[in-house]
Amino acid sequence: MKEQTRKPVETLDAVVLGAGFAGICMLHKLQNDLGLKARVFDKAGGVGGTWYWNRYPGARSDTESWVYCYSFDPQLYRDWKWTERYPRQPEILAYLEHVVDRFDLRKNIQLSTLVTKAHYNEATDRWDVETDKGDRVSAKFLITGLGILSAANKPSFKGEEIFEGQVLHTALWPTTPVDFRGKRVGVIGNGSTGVQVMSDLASQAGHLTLFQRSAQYSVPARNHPIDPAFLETIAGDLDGYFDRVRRTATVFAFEDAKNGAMEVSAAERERVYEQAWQSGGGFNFMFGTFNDIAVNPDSNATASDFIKKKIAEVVKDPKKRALVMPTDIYARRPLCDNHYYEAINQDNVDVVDIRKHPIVEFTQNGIRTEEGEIELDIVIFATGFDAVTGNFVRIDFQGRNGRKMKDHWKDGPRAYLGLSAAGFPNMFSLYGPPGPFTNQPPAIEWQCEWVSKAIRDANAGNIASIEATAEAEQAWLDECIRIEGMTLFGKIDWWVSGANIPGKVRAVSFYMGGFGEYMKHAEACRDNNYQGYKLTAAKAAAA
Ligand code: FAD
Ligand code: NA7
Repeated sequence: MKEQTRKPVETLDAVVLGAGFAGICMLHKLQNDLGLKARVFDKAGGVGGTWYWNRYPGARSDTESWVYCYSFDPQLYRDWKWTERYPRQPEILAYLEHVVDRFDLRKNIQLSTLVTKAHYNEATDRWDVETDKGDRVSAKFLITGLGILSAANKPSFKGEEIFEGQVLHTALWPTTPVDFRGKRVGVIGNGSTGVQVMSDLASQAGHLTLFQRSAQYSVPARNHPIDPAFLETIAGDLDGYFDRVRRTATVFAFEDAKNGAMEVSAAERERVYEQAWQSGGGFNFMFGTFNDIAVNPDSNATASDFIKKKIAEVVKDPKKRALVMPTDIYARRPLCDNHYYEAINQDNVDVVDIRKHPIVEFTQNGIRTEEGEIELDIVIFATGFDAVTGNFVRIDFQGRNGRKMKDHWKDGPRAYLGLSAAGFPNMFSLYGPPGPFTNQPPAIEWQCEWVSKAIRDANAGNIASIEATAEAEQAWLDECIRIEGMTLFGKIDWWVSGANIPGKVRAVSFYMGGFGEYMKHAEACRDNNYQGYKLTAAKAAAA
């Protein structure tokens, strides 16, 4: 950047990176609760984070709307009427826009601005932050809300530049509508996103081809409209309801299962699985039926056998059935869908096995796999994200002694409580790694409250810097590794371990001990004068 485009340094109390669920909530706390001077920067052209970027057909939350939201204001909860069990992207985006306007936050959100650099200045105990628009800010606190599923993963294929059709990525979707009617559409990837795209486009596209590498386990979502009276009941006891939700392992709207799958008879297992299949929801199926599906291989096999049996009942064509039948264990983020397997059944839908017959190249007219060429008008990459650390390593973060975050995290992310990396004082990462693995908004909101209290305490106590110790950081990482080792999640190659990105280091990125336990750790830290952090008092002003 040319020197003359740099703006004069502005002094703020806090800078927040990202205007999604995390950044918006944090700004509300800083601006309206603490009365501090704060600014949010986001590279996006609008607020909303995930829900600004992911506008693809079928995009929606697979968490129930009544817990996929904030709980800090009962009147907000009463006034916003979710219409469906699983809200669509436009509805979530509208909700976040509403929150921003309702709490007068827009004046402190700067959009279309990429944060490029954030260096801790040891002389001032402040962060020096720079953007691609020439902004220069000095702020005591730096808070990230960068999202763990935000940096799009777009693999490149030979010949893409000669393809004459349209290429789209689900996480970089255009703001103008795309017309799929009568078109030959190819979808690469069948994670949570690809499954949503396929389910939605099967009734729009002329012909739809799924380029599938690994078959998935998906259970029905059973979406339905919501009775406003139901939301009113929750609003009547909002704190109590959300406290109960947060004390569950995954912060969803169901209770944690109490029994292991092998503790009951085969008939009882069948009954429990069938009930969950009928009531819908992916997390519900994995965590609300039995408490050891993600832990015990035998229990896991009973759940996967049940889902496979259901897939076989729905998918009629034997060739397609074999292609979409999962072969590995049931240990990815659990999916749910709106008639995905019914969509696969349709005559205008094909599945291509690109594990067996990989994509060789794009051609002028489509995609050539080892089996031959498939002509396409539109190709959609539903290939996910450089998850968890993707946005962190794209920013030049520098802590004490010139330590780069990229180097600090070269063997995987490390940060006490997922909030604070050692050597990066006065920096907090909302839903940062290694942190909780949950339905996110209520967890994010709880962390915002925790961070806001830490900032209030630091300011009230004349503390210049609050910094996680290397010992606390290591002990936390050890605990995350210990717990993940007891689960089956580390046994699968997927974004949680970094295995979806070629060359990325495999790491433990989450605390899989459940949010209830997570809160106990974070509360104990705070109640013991921020045990695990080093607090440094501000130097006395010169006489
Ligand atoms: P994000 O919403 O990801 O926001 C991060 C922001 O940081 C982005 O706007 C980005 O532009 C900005 N940013 C990044 N780098 C920079 C930079 N250098 N400078 C400036 N700005 C920057 N979670 C659930 O719990 N339940 C669900 O059902 C669910 N469904 C999902 C469906 C999809 C399609 C996707 C992609 C994710 C889903 N998630 C779901 C996860 C979702 O990301 C979170 O629920 C939540 O929206 C995260 O909010 P956030 O504020 O932490 O991050
Ligand atoms: P996911 O779950 O990472 O899924 C990505 C999909 O793309 C998955 O099917 C991958 O196959 C496939 N993929 C990735 N790279 C390639 C290449 N190079 N070639 C072919 N296929 C590829 O991302 P989603 O967006 O669906 O979901 C991520 C989270 O966001 C989800 O949990 C929700 O919370 C929202 P693979 O399975 O690796 O064989």
